[in-house]
Amino acid sequence: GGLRGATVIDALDTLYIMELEEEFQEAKKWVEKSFDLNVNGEASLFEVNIRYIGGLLAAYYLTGEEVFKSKALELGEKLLPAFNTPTGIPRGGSLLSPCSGMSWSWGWASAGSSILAEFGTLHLEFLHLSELSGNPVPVSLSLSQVMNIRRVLNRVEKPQGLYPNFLSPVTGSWVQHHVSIGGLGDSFYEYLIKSWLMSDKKDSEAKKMYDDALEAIEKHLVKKSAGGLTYIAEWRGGILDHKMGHLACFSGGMIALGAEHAREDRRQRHMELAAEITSTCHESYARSDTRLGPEAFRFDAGSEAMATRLSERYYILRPEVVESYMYLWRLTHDPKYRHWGWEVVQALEKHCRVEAGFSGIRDVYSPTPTHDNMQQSFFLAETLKYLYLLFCEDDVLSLEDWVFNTEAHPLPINHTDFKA
Ligand code: DMJ
Repeated sequence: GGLRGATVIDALDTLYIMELEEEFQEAKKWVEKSFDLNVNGEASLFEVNIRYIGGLLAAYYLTGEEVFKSKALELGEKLLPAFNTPTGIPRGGSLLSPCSGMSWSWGWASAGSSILAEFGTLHLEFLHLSELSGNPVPVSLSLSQVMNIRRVLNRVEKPQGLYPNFLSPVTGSWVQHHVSIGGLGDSFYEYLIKSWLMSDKKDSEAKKMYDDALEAIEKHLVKKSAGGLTYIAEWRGGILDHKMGHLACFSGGMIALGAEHAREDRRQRHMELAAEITSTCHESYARSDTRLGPEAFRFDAGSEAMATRLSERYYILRPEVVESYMYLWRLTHDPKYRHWGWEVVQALEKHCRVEAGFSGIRDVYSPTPTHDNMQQSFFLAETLKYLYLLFCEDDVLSLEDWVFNTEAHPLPINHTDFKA
């Protein structure tokens, strides 16, 4: 996808935890010798943060190898120009040119608006960068920029408590009222609850924002289909779109993780909600010929948990459904999550494995789907890692000690005795 070395860096921690020593050493050598930040070309702030910085940080924390830490810190500094907007919120699709230190934006990405999931998915990595830099300038400067983003979001008025996906980086107000827990919104919510967990439950501002957002989502977006399937709809200026994107399926895992630490009166309700959403996402897989789920599925015109548009029938090796299976398994130990995970393993083997790796498919409803000739870097970073963790003992990257960033890169929870 134009991001040089993304697959190598995204896969570092997966190789390490799977004990693929030879491949890990090869990848490490590539980072040392060939990952040249000055020729890396153009990449968006979001992509650099979750893939490169997240991947390098996780590799550093797992192995203690200094090279990963220094590359992550170097990249952190290079991201600073993206925050130079009137509100301090980066523009959507912000591009970074490592050579000139300039930042600008692709017009098509969001017509000059900032995207919630992009500017809201920086906190976990920058907290660690700032701690590791041990130097208040300049990386910790960017942490204060990231905290400023949260302040702007906290202050701005939210329609019915919901966060729309597009914000003006100039005025700091919403550009249009499209709310989605899937694409464009997703990881913003995820980073609120994970910021709180990563701070060893000290970041109470993040927890409150998460609780309030989830309450609004429950009240306005959570629906039940005629056939009894629970789903999270999208919201366009007050009108519900009864569609759930594959991306939104991460929310089963997120809500379960939050439920684990929720107040008594919410714990059971949220755990049930998480299990129901995960089951709906499983249905979207079970109702296809390939047993893999479509990019989006709908609950209208007599359709339930199935894509109704040709353009939504593809599967690009996405992780969100197995991500939720992993969290639900670890938090409930209900064996159905391992059964469902195994169905995915078999379907990937049958329909996506090709000579050189794994490929996305164009139509999950075709018994003999054609390939899209692309292995996304998140397949190694997320899909395979979550499947592996689903079948491991719980103490491999325990949820007590690690939070996974939105690209499944594990970052340590800041227990006071962590270093010990
Ligand atoms: C990943 O790159 C990240 O999880 C992102 O936040 C949204 N989902 C994709 C993979 O589907």
